[in-house]
Amino acid sequence: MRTTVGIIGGGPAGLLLARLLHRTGIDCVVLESRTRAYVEQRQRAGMLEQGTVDALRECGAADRLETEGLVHHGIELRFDRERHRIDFPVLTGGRTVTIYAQTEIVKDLVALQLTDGPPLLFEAEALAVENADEDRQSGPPAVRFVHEGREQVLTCDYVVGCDGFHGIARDAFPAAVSRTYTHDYPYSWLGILADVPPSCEELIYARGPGGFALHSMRSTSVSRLYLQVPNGTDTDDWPDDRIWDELDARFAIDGDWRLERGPITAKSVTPMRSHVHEPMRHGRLFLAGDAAHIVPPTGAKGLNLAVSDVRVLARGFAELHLTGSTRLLDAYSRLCLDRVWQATRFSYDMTTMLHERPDGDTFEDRLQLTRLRRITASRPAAAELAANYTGLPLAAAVHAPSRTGATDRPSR
Ligand code: RFL
Ligand code: PHB
Repeated sequence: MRTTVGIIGGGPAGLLLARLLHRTGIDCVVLESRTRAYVEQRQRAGMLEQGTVDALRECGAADRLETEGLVHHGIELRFDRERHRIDFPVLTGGRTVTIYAQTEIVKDLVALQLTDGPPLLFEAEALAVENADEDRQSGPPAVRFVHEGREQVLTCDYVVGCDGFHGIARDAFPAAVSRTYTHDYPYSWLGILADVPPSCEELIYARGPGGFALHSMRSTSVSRLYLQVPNGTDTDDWPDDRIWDELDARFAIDGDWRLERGPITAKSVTPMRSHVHEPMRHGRLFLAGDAAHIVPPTGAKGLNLAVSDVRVLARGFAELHLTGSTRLLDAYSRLCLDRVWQATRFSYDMTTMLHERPDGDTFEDRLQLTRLRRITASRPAAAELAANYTGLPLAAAVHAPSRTGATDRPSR
């Protein structure tokens, strides 16, 4: 098999990149190790920045999102038994976010790709990326993969690893040119899906007795809720009543509000971790999305970062295709990492401000409340949260040809 861009991974990053390339007339092949049903049902993100919605619209994948997505104009912060609204349009000059599940984005992109798109192979597991070095002495870049019980080779001009945190593309970066930065947080999230209308119109981020809780939603009839739990928690220790009681306690306020209960249809535990791999390009191999970086979900940034990576990459490939210039592809890693580190910082700030520390440090505890009070008392502090939550703009260099000829210098 031969193609221009070989994409490993059929999650949101890989599928969206394929769609954007297809629309510019660049051929590609997507290899996905799991089945279609598996990737379409994996419960994950729900909050989309405006830029993510725009990218889906740009490639014709937003029809259902336009009708079923819920546009939100703010979030609520809860602490000290009080509620405080952060109004996005007022604080950001009109920005909003959209609630639309990642499962639905994946379904929409898979359906488009299978009817009118480049090849998407399910149950095609990539084993290794070969010849990614720019000198290409040993031949063109290639992905070795297994499909229908046979080992095969996909030869490409470029390879993009969109294969998530546990993928194999990162392994092809020589240790001498790579650096990873990681941080493990001392708590996890227990997430549930429940067949009950949300008890709120906007997302609630709460810091209550026992720690953090988040009330999100999937639709007007399905709620998505999360609870801070200790690392290593087993969902078997959390029967439904215990979960609802704990949520009730953490969301409690002085005033009128009630958490509606309903049948829980899914439960899972997610550890909180930050990870950044630098650089995001080596020779003819690029990393995008969770393959290059992950953040704890408190800032709702993971999927949005994956989408902004592939927007930059797709524009870089389009520029190469149309003008022969590698200017944007050469700047890819630097442009994305600027944004990745901003999101990593924001996610860290949100996470450490809202979660109870397991060591019971009372000094830290007071500082957390002080940070929350500052955000709710100061317009500039609230505006800073709103600007980050709704999404920082893509670097100007992505939109306009550079006069200085930006190049990529791996940051070490
Ligand atoms: P994915 O989604 O992990 O997809 C990677 C794909 O690659 C495949 N793969 C391979 N294919 C072929 N060969 C191999 N060797 C392969 N190895 C792996 C995998 O099967 C998979 O299909 O990465 P991608 O595309 O970069 O997308 C990233 C997002 O999924 C992730 O960042 C978000 O879900 C994070 N996230 C959130 N992000 C947001 O922007 N807003 C949110 O509200 C939000 N909430 C969340 C989240 C993540 C969560 N969890 C479970 C980690 C809430 C949670 C609880
Ligand atoms: C979700 O709806 O799953 C969600 C929303 C916001 C977050 C994290 C997860 O910060």
